[in-house]
Amino acid sequence: MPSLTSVKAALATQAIETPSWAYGNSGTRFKVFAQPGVPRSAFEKLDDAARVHAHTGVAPTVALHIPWDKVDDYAALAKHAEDQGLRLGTINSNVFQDDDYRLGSVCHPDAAVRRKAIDHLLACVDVMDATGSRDLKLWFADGTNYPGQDDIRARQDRLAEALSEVYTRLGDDQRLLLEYKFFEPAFYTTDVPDWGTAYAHCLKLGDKAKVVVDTGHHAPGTNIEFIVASLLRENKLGAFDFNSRFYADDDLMAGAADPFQLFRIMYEVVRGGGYTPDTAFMLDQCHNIEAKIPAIIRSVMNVQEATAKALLIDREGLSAAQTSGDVLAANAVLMDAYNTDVRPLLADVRSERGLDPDPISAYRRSGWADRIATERVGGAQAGWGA
Ligand code: AOS
Ligand code: ZN
Ligand code: ZN
Repeated sequence: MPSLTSVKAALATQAIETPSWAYGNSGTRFKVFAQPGVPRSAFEKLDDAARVHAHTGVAPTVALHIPWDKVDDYAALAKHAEDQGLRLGTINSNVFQDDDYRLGSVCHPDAAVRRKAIDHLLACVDVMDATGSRDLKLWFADGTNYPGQDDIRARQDRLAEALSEVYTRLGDDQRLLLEYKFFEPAFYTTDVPDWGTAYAHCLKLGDKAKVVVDTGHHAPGTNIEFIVASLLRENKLGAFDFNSRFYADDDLMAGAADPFQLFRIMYEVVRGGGYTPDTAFMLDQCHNIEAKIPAIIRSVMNVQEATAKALLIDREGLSAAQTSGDVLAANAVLMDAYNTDVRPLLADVRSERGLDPDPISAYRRSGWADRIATERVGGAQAGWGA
């Protein structure tokens, strides 16, 4: 059995990155329900993120999205983060919201549109230089809706060309994270639809290119933990976008729909040596109807619980059962860990770090929700509706 001290130490050093867009208003294409007190600027998003970190102790970085979080002075934004014990994290690019991108961005048939998209990605690397961010996350809405609409292979060539130009621009300590998604907004082909395509491009680019696994980006029934294990074997897992889904890319709270899947994923992370700062554990979700800050705290706690259970697995017992071919015993080892109530353990980890053992009620008692509802009028829309 793993020692409790080592499990606690591993949990105390966990780092989960929260997305700036989760703090703003969001919705579906049917309706955005505005909430009182939502941030009006990137600075205020950081103020909210600081509350999540203050209560959980494990959310020290915030992912930004350009242009939704565009500011004149990124050094000032980084300083604002630092003043509250935060750091700016992954830079998310956006080559999907302009009219020019009707037929795609870096895969667009027109070289002028591709140039515009690549220039935006290069500008995002400039932002990384200013914020001190390590990672550039690329997700492309590129694809086609109808058979014959465009040349699928030519689009892959255009993609490779764009990625290579951006990759060349990266500094020594910067990374390119390529995110795949099987459909949406394109419905016939997507240019980076799966981990195989992302992996093939990253392999060609080099060591600084890694794959992002967004848990909501697979066909129903896909074994995501197998993908995680495979990418870790190849040293190509760069990051997670955690969220939950019941149907498609639902972007619900991480660990809400299928905590068992999150546990299985975290087990492969731990098993495969991926529980290190080299893997960015990010949330990518939206809170359309629930209160945002406590929902993010809940998601962070759900990831912590899945991680605690994965760390508690009796690896030696599991290995012995696997080697002897004892199918039921092996499965029982995993289920024993999964069925452990790790909430008291995590409460201890928090108390030992001087935090309230119950982050959600600590947040509720803090009065922050009332304060921002009074002080902030005319909150910003996150810009993301799906
Ligand atoms: C899109 O479906 C994605 O999950 C992306 O990670 C996206 O870039 C992010 O939600 C915000 O831009
Ligand atoms: Zn994502
Ligand atoms: Zn998504």
